[in-house]
Amino acid sequence: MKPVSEKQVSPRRVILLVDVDYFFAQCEEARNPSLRNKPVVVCVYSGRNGESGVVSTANYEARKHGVKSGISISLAKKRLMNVDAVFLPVDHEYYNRVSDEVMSILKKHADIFEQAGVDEAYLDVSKRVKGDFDRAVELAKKMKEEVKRSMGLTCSIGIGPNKLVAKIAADFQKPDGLTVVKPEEVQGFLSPLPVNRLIGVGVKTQGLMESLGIKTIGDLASYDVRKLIELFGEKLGVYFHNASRGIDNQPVKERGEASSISRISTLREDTRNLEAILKKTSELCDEIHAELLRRGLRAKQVGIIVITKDMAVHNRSKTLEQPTSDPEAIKKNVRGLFEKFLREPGLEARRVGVRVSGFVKEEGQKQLRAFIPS
Ligand code: TTP
Ligand code: MG
Repeated sequence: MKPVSEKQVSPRRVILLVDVDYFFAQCEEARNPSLRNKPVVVCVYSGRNGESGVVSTANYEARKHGVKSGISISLAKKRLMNVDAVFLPVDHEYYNRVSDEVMSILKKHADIFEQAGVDEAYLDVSKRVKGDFDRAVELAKKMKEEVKRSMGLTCSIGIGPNKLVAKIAADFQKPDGLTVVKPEEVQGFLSPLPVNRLIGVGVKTQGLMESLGIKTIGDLASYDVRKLIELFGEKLGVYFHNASRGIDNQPVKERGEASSISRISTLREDTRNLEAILKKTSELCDEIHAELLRRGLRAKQVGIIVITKDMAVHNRSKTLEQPTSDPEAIKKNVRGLFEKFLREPGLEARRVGVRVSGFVKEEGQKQLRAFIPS
């Protein structure tokens, strides 16, 4: 008999959900620290007059006054009437760039990575922590520190044996939370929570469940599954039954190929010294090279990203004659772009990054791979 290889023994699942706290408002605080400690309200103005529109999100200072996503701007203004509050319009371009950076930090720590929204992602870390929840806690702390250090943002992380539990755990303690729910703790954790914590239980369903005496997830777990099917249909009834017991087998799934790969890092000090910058970007180029190899891609465009002290983001890029995955070719182009960039006076880099895009498949490698048993 063949010996059982390590590969065949899969560790128990350990899933993380990372969600950035009050994301749009925290992005605003990150680029303008004088906003911290004040209520900050990020608004989608409808343009008709200064007051019409809705609140996109608000920081926790504003939430103390009852201001939250979805309420009207005029109501938010009323609630913050006697307070020194700041109202800002949404700046999606900026939030998307911050999101890309946060995601690239998180991704490094996952076996399987799934971005689930602009500020949240699921990470399957089962293999790297060998199914050990204590190790996962250490990993989560490290990730929180890294996001804080390089982006100035706090996030909340939930750890559980599946996506459903991880998601509820992440919401359990916010902001800057870390909640771990081990497999044996799942039922005890879920039972006292209100049913609307489960995805799919909206206001209407919650009302209906309440009329049946189901208030908590625990109530739902002990409710007869046949009755749930009668009331909600086969699919939803079974889902509610399983979800209330913390059962969820959905895999963490990588989303389709990203259209670019980027790596960004903070310099030791703000600088315009070319060699100091290239020393840092050289490491980033090596990481990008590894990622290109992993995905079997070559890139046609090479770009640099420079974030200056005021958090302004500068991008420069170049199209190559031949697509490449060669680290030396990437480094050479990065050097050229920085030489040119630094001719512009006055700009001091705080963070620097490298981005490659315009991918083509590495055909040779793909064919070769087909012969290597996986
Ligand atoms: P969420 O993660 O739901 O909310 P949040 O990050 O603002 O707050 P927290 O996680 O601390 O509870 O949403 C992420 C971003 O999506 C949010 O910052 C703004 C945007 N958003 C809206 O524009 N409208 C909405 O109704 C919601 C819920 C979010
Ligand atoms: Mg969030």
